[in-house]
Amino acid sequence: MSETASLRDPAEPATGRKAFYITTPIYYVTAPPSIGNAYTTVAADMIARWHRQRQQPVWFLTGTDEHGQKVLTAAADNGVSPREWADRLVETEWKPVLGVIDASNDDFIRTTEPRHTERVREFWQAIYDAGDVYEGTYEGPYCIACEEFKLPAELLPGAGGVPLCPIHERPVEQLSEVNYFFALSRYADRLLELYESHPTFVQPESARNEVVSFVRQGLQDLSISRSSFDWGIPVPWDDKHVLYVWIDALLNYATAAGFGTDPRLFARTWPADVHLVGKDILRFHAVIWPAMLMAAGVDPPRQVFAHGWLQVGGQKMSKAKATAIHPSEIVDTFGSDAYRYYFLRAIAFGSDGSFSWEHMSAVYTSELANGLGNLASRVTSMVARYFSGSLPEPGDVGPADEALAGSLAETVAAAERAMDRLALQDAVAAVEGFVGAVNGYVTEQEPWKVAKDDSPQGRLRLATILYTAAESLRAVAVLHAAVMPRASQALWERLGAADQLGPLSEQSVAEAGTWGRLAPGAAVRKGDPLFPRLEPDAPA
Ligand code: ME8
Repeated sequence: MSETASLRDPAEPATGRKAFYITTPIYYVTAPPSIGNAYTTVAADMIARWHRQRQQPVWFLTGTDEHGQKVLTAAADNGVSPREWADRLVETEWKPVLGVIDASNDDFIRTTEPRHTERVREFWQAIYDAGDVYEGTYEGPYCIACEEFKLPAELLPGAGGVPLCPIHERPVEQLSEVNYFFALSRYADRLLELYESHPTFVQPESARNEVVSFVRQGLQDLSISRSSFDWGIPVPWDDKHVLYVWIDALLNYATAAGFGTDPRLFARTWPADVHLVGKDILRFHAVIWPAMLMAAGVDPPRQVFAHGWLQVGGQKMSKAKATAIHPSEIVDTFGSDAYRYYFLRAIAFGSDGSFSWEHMSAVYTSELANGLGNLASRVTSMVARYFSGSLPEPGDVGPADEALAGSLAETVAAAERAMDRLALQDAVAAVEGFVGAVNGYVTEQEPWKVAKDDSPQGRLRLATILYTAAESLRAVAVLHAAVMPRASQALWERLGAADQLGPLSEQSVAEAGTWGRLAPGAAVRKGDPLFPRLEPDAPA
């Protein structure tokens, strides 16, 4: 049993190695997934896979957010109950999309599951009992699309004086309800201490600065219940109210990790190492969530990382503006590996970035079809042709061969450093730079010309070049496995590495940089192109 699979085994001690625990937001089941939601999941998946490739135990969670007014409205618009609507979308859309993008999540939580709802009620009852909840009246603006109480000062002016939500640019509702409030304002100082003592708690720096200055202005208490509809978890001490959807949803990160149900799993996972979120939901995660945990005496997560917005046509993609693209639309043309590669490579993680079909096609063609794909095909076919598919023993190495081995060691170090600060694009770029160096090496060494020299020296030089290139590709398969699991697996098999070194998943990142792991004699074969050239009528 793998170390991760054993995390749920009751026979396992709670004292084993703590897993690297990473989460995505749980997505609203209002509509099918978009490439915006999939962006966070792909990024989290790369990080999860990278840590597994470091041979660390990993726990990777995603799921769906199913309560609240927004889901209730979507269900009503479709003429079904919210429960039916959530079931339908989860089964036909939200779970299947994980297969489409090759997400390797260990768990999927739905906020309507009893393992969640029961723990949420206990959690809030305890905070209520401790005196951090009181009854009051909420009067003010509310954005249903954000499911967020807004401050009048942050709204945009709309036509006819109707204030608009600054994120959705849609009219806000004016609420006036008797609600329960969580005394969030009491936690401002402790939150500021947390940001001070754990400078990487909120990342990147721009997100951290925003959160710190927001909390420094002082916090208002938070309305935590709604009484004008009933699609939610009933407030444990007053069933005329349901809990506000966000304070139910945030708890998924703990309830799914065994909080209150599976102490072993919780001990092995909590605190979460990274909550990945879009910057639209940063404050919920970096302010409200740690304050909730402080109130309950539970450790806060280690980091909240807010990435930027994916834009289409220069604007944040939005379902309302019909600019939302389903991941399958892109995967059907380019495949899941190229999909993942593009979003991780082309957008600086933490900044806004644009998707366009033209750019996607250009990156695919230059870096995957003509880059890695062509290199793999050249090297494997030359080993097949000149050495009958058996990796030759290299002769004496020269400066060009040594330079490549040195560059590999630097690539691994650079990728590791980039991953530690979640600069995902830098990690991918480091590996892509190495692929470029290997391609350049093969082009300069011209093995097809050396092959014409039948002398023993000529054969030995050809063997050295092809060994060097194949050994470089062995490392690329390991280093790209977190980004392009399918192509990496195919490459691993074609190099004969699986027979010699065991499964790709068991290769550690650190060892990937050690030169000479692939032994002469490996059975190399050329397969189908890793990245077929695009059909002329592909979207461009
Ligand atoms: O906010 N660019 O769910 P949600 C980048 N249920 N990321 C995007 C994006 C875009 N254009 N569009 C969506 C919710 N995302 C809550 C979360 S967590 C306890 C509850 C991603 O369905 C990004 O991660 O509106 C964003 O934060 C999330 O989807 C919002 O998903």
